[in-house]
Amino acid sequence: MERATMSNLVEINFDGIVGPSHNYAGLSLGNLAATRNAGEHSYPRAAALQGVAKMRHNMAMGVAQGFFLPLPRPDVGWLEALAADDTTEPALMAGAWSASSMWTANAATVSPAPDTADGKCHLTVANLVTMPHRSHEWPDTLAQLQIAFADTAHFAVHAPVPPCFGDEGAANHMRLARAHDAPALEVFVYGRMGGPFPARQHEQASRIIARQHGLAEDRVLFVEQAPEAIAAGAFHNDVVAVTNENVLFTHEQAFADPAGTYAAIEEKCPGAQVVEVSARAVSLADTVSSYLFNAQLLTPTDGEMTLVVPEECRRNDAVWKWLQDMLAGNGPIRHVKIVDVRQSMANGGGPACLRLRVVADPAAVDQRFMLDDTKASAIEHVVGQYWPESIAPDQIGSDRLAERVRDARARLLDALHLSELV
Ligand code: SUG
Repeated sequence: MERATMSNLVEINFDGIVGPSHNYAGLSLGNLAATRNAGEHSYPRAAALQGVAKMRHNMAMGVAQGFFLPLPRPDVGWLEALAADDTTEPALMAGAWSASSMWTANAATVSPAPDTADGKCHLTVANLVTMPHRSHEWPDTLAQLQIAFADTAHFAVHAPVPPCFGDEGAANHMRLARAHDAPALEVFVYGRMGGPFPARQHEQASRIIARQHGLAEDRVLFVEQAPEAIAAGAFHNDVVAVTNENVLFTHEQAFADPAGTYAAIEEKCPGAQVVEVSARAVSLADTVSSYLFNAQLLTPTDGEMTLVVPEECRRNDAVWKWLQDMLAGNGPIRHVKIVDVRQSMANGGGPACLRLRVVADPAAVDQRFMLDDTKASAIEHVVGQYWPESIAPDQIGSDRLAERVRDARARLLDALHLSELV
């Protein structure tokens, strides 16, 4: 079998552009920020511009940056399938309008070429079956993945795992390797039912993906997420842990068996470093409200590992102190940078939720999905002109706003030469 050339493999971060229907409907049980902000006015234009600013910030560090487009909303086909009309409960209407595809960490699980049996980068689109408003994302997400990663010499794009097993994509998946282009240990984190909130990632979904991607058994780990983390509002593992290269940055209470997890990591990925934050220093409650671990842990071109955290970390005394102490020590994470993604944060989506990491040769990707300065300006221009400035809860379902949302998205597709995505 022909193996893709591995010489130009880098980590590309694909951010979801925040869609024009971004709103706060409180649809995600167990996501404390989303529930708390239910019924607030949203600011789609500011939200999308914050997202582009984050992408620009990362590009300035020399990180390869891509993007995915907002999905068609409202999803009329979904409402029809539910036999819903104006009298149907508002949560279903809001579900058809949700801009939740912005959180591309939930778009797919990605196993890059160095990890897989056939030397291709495998992507499985996430079924997102646990939350109704997210369960209808995958067909349109799959359509984008099939275009962006159409080059079958380099990529294999898979349909979702069967819906009986909930799968939330890369938010519950981590890679550990000495470098992005080296074979990695892939760590899949799943939850068990029984707590106050849904466990969204089913163990079997993770196992299906590992088999489907052709991962070697000795380079895979299946780890249970701590039930107390889910109960505290960590509805995805990426709220309590993140990896980059050979570093795992994690809260002490992220995993059901932390010591066993670290030992298994050390055995399967010798040299891996665990940077653990104790519950004494930062409680799970502070972790969830600040999104300390929902950071982008990146290696910029200057080589020093950098943690890109949301503004909310600076406003939390315990978290901010921990970060200062960390920088004063000589651990592997050498810099902390702050981004403002408050509109997304208010729905429980931090910097890491907004991006899907794909290790690949950027030249193998459909170039229309790769960001540069000119395209960032084009996106800002369309957003500035056509994205609604604000959406009040009672506007959800209105024909007038629906028209505006469709028009705004169509203009963005046009500007990016991706009108085939209608
Ligand atoms: O699935 N919020 C998203 C946030 C996803 C964050 N992603 C990661 N952690 N990777 C969710 O809970 C809120 C939408 C609303 O309530 O209107 C929402 O879907």
